[in-house]
Amino acid sequence: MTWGPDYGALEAADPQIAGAIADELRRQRTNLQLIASENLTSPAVLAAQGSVLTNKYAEGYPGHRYYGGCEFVDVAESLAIERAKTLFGAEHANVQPHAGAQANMAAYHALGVGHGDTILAMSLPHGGHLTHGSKVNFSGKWFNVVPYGVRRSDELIDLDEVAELAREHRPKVIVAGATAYPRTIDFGAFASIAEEVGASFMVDAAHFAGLIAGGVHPSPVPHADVVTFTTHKTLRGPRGGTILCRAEHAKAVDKAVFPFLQGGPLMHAIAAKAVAFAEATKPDFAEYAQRVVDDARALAEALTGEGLRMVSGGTDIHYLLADLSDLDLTGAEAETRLDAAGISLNKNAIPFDPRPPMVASGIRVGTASVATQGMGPAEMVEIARLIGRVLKAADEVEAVRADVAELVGRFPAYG
Ligand code: DSN
Repeated sequence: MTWGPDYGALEAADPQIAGAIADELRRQRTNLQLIASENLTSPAVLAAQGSVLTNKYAEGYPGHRYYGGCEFVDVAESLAIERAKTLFGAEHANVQPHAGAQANMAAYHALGVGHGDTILAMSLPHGGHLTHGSKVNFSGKWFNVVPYGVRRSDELIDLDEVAELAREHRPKVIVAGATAYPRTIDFGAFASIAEEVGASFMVDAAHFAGLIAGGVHPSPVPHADVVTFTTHKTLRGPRGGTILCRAEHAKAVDKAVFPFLQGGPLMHAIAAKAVAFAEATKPDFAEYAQRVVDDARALAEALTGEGLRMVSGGTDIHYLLADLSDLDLTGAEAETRLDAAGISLNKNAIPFDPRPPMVASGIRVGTASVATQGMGPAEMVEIARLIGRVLKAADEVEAVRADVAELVGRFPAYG
């Protein structure tokens, strides 16, 4: 009997699923992965994620479970909690959220936001997340959402607008964090506004958690009541969520995750989070985080040279947002054409975008995966040229596909 993933057994039992996994591995090995929210986890993380811990029910928290036989999963969860606290300097951590959306839902609940209560958060068309108040999400359906955005002039968050809206609407919670805002956020300024109006301050750090851990991005932890994040983006762990908070919110956060929102925690995912948190404390992770932001800056500069306009003029983090208007292409057209050339990224709305989100005028381009593969600023110049060739001439797709394979072949994912 094997203890871990046995792909031979999977192939024999279910060739269709084995085939889909093999095809996806091949895609990850041969394409350029530039989706800002994706990364390539280590074999150690994959091993924990694919382990027998998936078999164990463990409702509750370490030392206080509703099931017997939890002594070993307690070790895994306690390590994950302590490592998360140490990594981010937090007073309390809850590592059970299945995903970022659950982490945010639990955070709102823990901070006392109920039906009809007001939250102030970044609008989706300006870079906010679905769970920050989109009309199609629980947050937009249940809460009274007051959105803030970026200035038209420089495409930066308008903190004067945030303060005015906070004074006028007196939100219960102010949310900072985004999925398509390529600049650092002034967490101290947000915290002051929240304090002035008596709001709680919550930061959704999903995108830049790994950059915080690697010491190349300001930390919101000293400023915020609650910080949520996903573990699979720049942090390079398994798919999942985590909540950090001040000690005063610890009980409310834990109760909000279980039993309010979730049942049994995914113990295999929690073990894999613990592995990722430990990896992120190592010096080579700090080097990695620095490479991620260096790459993003180099890519932004080189793409500007290819005729793409950088929203906000550039980037401070792991992705850039490019406006394609000058190339007379939509984001959807660019995504499709680049995909055909083996370059995976996503179309993205830009601030004040006249097009609907499924068409969009921009693309979001991230460096977390290519930096994991070891690519540096020199390769970003190559990537920008490849993107430029495809966007300027549809008949270049086949030739670029071959050049993508050559570039990726020099930096193989998973050996
Ligand atoms: N969907 C993720 C992203 O791509 O940014 C956020 O949850």
